[in-house]
Amino acid sequence: MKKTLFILLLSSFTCSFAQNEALKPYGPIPTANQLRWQKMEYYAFIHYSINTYTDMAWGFGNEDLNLFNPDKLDARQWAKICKEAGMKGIIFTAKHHSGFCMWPSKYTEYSVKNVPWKNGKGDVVKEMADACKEFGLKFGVYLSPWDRNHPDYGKPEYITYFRNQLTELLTNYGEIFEVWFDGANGGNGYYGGANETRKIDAKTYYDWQNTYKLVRKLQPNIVIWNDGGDRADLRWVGTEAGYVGETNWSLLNARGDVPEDMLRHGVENGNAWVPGEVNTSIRPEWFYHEREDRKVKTLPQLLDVYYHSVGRNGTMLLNFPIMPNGLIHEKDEKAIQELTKTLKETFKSNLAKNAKITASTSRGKTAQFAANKSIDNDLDSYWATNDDIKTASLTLDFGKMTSFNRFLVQEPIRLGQRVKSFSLDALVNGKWTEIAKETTIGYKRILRFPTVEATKLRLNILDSKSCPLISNIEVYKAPIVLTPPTIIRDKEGLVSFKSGDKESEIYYTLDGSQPTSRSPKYTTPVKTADGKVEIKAISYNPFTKQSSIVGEESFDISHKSWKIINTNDINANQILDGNSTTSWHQKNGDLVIDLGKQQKISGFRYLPAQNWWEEGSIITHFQFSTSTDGINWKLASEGEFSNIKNNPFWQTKTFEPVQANFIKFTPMKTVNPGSDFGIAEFDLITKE
Ligand code: FUL
Repeated sequence: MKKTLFILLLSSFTCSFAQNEALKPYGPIPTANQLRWQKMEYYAFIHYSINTYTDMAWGFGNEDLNLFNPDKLDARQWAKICKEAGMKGIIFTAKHHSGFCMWPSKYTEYSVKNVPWKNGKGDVVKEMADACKEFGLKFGVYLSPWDRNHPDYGKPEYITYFRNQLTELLTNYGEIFEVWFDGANGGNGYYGGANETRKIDAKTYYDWQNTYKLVRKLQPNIVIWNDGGDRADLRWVGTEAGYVGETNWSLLNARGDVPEDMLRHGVENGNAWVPGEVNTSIRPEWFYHEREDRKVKTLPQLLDVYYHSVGRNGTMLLNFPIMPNGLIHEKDEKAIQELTKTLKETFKSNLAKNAKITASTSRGKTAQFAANKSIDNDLDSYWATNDDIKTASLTLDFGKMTSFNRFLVQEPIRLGQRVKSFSLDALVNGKWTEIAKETTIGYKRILRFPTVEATKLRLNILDSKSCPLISNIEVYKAPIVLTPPTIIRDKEGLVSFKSGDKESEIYYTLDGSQPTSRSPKYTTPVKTADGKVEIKAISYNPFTKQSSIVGEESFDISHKSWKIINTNDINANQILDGNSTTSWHQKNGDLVIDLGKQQKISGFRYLPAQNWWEEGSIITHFQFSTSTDGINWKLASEGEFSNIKNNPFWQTKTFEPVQANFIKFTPMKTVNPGSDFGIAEFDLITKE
């Protein structure tokens, strides 16, 4: 009797002792601040400053203070939109490159204290900080190191000024979760009236180490973002397009240059923990420009940003520009609402929750590291293997046929990022089939794949730096996103369709009739007649039998027989490829096209180059001539594309029909005088 009791006591003692086994971290690990930040996953940027009123990407530093007088400024609207989108915080441009301060800084006159808004008594930083507090959001500040207004920029005195401002921001506005030091540094500017170019050495000028000390002293819980100078807590991912690499290590080397490839993927054996933050704007540019009202990211684009940031071991920092009236545009609000709705539906019901899970091997004999720790809804507990193991698997048994198309997996990164490669198999009709083969996991990895119907799902860790640890697995069936397909006709007359969700089917018609699921189904590019064609298409969900609204496009005669004859530049054909994201630029000269046969022409259409950095190349004035022999030309139309700068989309000009074998489009002026001419697409309007 006594002996049994003793054994019982002993075994419960060894059990509880074993349960407390603390695994050793492997390699660099996050600080408590980095860990807290990583868990935020998804938060906002807000760009608003004096250059909002001059339609500029970067203020020069001499913008008139009288311009700042919004009549509807409402930081609560910004915070409400972000909160409802499920975001966890907002980083606000307290000072952008123009040097204009959105708070009444004691150290400069170039601030809200000298503007008409609220008679100089306003403080946008405070309104933002208060709104974040009210809506339960964390607050961060963007303080541009480059200051195109300050007379001392480039001299040692400016560093004191910069630190004084930093002290104001990090002292007077409550807890700050992140500070952003942008990498654009030095160049031309106003500089207190000097109007000159000032160059600085970004590596030495700012004496970052001492600035970091000040920041951490004032805000012990902060994370520092810096892509220009010394390495800080977070890294830029090398692009503002909204993605980080599929392979994404949260590591870099503490010293040495960081080329783009390292920013994109991290460094597998790096000696410092520097995770990536994916920053992008909901529109092409960071500040508000009316001309971009039609360029707000679509739902499929926003979903891509989410899966390519949060889904790839990064965080998502999405920017909203503020309009001159002081509000976020309703199109941006609608776009983020659609994203929120889709993400909510996607991650509503975790199919791993009720599955049975087993491991090929687990650490020790206790429950502490058992397979089910990866589905227990507790990020602190995890499945682990013995130290010498680098390859192992976890199998989820759903107990019945289950369909899914998303897989989410997490490592407990407080013990280091370990997994180097993994794959996913599904048991389909009694056979294991590989559905994905990937590299890193990190804090969170989400995979998207076509819907699979299976009874079991197996995660294979194929290689790991040290014994693999998995803290969480989730499985979902995301609804298919139904957006109208985009329709493109290339130079050869082949039509292709693209839907917002690879899983949806596409049905189309070529005669202008309404497409249904009984219309032809799109598989490969479709040959169309050389003449005019009206195409309609829907995206279709074969499971729910729902369709998107109809996408439609009308094309004039095909470009098959057309030849651009006054250039050898092969890029010229991009203006006839139906793809609006590619463009052709030329310094001078006309666009001359041999149409291959005579056509009756009654107009033309011009689409300017679409990227914001190509804006200067938009053609504002033109001449259009025709010819039957390519020698003698007759002017058919000339003039201006009114408002094209603000509305850089298809421009149509019509005229009395003329017979022509050749056409000549002569650009006369561009938005930026002297800039080259940019054309994304060019087309003709013909009469039968
Ligand atoms: C860039 C800046 O130059 C842009 O204006 C913007 O603030 C973006 C977030 O960072 O480098």
